[in-house]
Amino acid sequence: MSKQKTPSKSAPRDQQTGTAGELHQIAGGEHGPLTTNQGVALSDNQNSLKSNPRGPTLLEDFILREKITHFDHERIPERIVHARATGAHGFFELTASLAEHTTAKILTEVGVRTPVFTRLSTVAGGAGSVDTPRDVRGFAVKFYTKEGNWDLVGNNIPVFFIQDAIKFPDLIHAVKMEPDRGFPQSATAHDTFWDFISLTPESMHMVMWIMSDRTLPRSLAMIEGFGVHSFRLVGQAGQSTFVKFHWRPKLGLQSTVWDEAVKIAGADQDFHRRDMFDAIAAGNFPEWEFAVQLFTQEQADAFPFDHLDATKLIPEELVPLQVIGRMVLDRWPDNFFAETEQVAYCPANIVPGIDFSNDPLLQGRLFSYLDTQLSRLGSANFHQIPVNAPKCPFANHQRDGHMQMAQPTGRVAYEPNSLSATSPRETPAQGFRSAAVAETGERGRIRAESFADHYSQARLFYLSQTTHEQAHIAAALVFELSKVDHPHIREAMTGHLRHIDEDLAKRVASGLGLDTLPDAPAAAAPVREMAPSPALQIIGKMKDTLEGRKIGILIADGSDGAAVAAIRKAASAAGAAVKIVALKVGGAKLADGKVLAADGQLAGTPSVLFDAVAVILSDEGARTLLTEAAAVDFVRDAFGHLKAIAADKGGQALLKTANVGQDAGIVDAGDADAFIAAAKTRQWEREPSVRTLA
Ligand code: HDD
Repeated sequence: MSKQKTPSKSAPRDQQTGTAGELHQIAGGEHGPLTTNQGVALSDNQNSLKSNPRGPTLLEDFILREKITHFDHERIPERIVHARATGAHGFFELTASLAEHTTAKILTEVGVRTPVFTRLSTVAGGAGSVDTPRDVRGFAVKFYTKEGNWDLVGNNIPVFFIQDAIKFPDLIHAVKMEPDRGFPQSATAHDTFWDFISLTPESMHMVMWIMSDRTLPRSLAMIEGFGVHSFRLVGQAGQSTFVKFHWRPKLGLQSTVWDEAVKIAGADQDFHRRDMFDAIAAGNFPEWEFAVQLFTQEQADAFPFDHLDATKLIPEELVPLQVIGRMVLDRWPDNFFAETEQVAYCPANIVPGIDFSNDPLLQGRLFSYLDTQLSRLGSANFHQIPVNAPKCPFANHQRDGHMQMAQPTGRVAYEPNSLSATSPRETPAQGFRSAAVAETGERGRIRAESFADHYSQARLFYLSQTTHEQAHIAAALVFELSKVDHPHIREAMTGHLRHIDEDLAKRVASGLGLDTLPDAPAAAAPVREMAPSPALQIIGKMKDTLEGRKIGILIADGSDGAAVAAIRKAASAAGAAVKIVALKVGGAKLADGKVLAADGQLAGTPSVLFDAVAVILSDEGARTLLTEAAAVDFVRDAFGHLKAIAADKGGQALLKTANVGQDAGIVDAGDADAFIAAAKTRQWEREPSVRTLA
């Protein structure tokens, strides 16, 4: 019997060969030999070694065993939270110096570009979960500064659920899939989450944020980022100033609506990852402004809340933001596992000139991250993995351990020593120093009185929203609590809402079908009125641009090519990416007989993948699509998701079949300018005509 062999047409370009601890990539072009990890070239990568052509495989086959063993160990423990993520390289550039407040070079050297690796994540779902659940987004940035790595490990929401790190395991156990049944994946809409929340009044401010559309971002390039905690900047004279860090997206803030997010999850599980991959590939690099809020101890003492409490934000109206830099993500990782998976952030990674505050949530985090990396990456040497290693020189006397990649020379591995003139020493002048802060008071497991107000900022957030956003918050609460089986949990939550806003509580009670409004629980501190902060809205922060957005044009045989071209031209000029959608990916034959290839087949390219759509159809094309559910859904969903729709006569026929009404967002396909203007926003006024919100 002849040996079955399937020669591989293209041998791996990026095959690695090992030499003395260094890994070399073989450049493209010449194919190097495929080898074992010991460097032995393989003659056959298609067949295992057998005693005869139809006989058992031999244990002696070291090539098979090595390959399968390595494969069996390819997975490492995923992150207990923030397992699902998108990461990219880029740079941070300082535009205004904070030299008055800090010695940190990253915050004082204007114009210098510092490399970064940024990882944007969901929280609750596993590594293989979808990109678009209702969830907080993690916003973690590793700055490879000249003075060591600085990790700013934040979220797209400026506050957190809990005030003390000791509650974190309970919070996460409550939100994760329920342990007896193993579902729901990546969702807060279930009993254990809302049970914990309803018994944790300090989470009410965060609840307002997560029930807002902030947790349904349109793109990762359209989220804000927050360092959450107060940190300290430490100046030349040792003086310290409190600081909160903020990221502001260049493309503005934008979210999807809930029904859209749910449908995106089916249409493209990797919606956000693909969006960033495409953006970077096209040279449309995601960019954020970096801003700080600076304040003194005296100012902090006068705030009507405690800035050390991570469930509180400092309204911009109280302490304005100063923009001091920008971050651009301009390079997709070479390898997802090596970089996005193995990157290890830690809030304890700071550099001289920056220090921690006493926020008890931050203090717990300072322990947790290093600990988790040891279990996740399996070795105390994880800092040697390229994505984690500082890009400045680093040297100490730490030695050995699993997966040690360094080969230190010499007999000295301690300090002080008199045997080596070159071994690293402490450097009092430029080395890291903690801010000199006097601490007083009694030791104990005590929650400060100043942490007692759980509702005022929740109320501030809710009352700062537009009416559309308030309706979305109410509807989200009704949706989530309707998934809760236990009536007492629904009632307890509705009771809390009464402290936030009586009208909100009534809307939610009505949406849940509660006969009477439940009593509000006793509040630990009176609810204060605060001036609304429009900076907390999403709608107010949408930018008048189509950059980073996508327009879909639905065509069929007989479509008017000139109309398609005009819309494509106007949308491209406005910065949007334009995709043609047709029944077949091969495209459609236009009225002039030319074939226009499609970017997406209709069945796999629903309108949820676009920010606005155009429907350009001949009478014949319209007739064909009237009986295609995917075409009817295409326009019905675009309408339901409050998007602009441009339609010609044939397009209008499809709209009619889909029962799509006429409003300011439905424009004539011949008026490209009107379409572009409408596409830059959502048609909020349409919403009451397409769904009942709470
Ligand atoms: Fe955390 C990961 C953000 C509270 C313990 N956290 C993690 C990541 C982000 C945050 C963005 C993912 C980093 C990455 O991309 O690899 N976490 C936050 C924020 C918090 C917060 C903004 C509150 C302000 N976290 C928090 C507490 C604890 C943890 C209180 C524990 C006491 N977080 C972890 C962790 C993770 C983590 C278990 C999982 C994977 C990892 O660290 O690297 O240690």
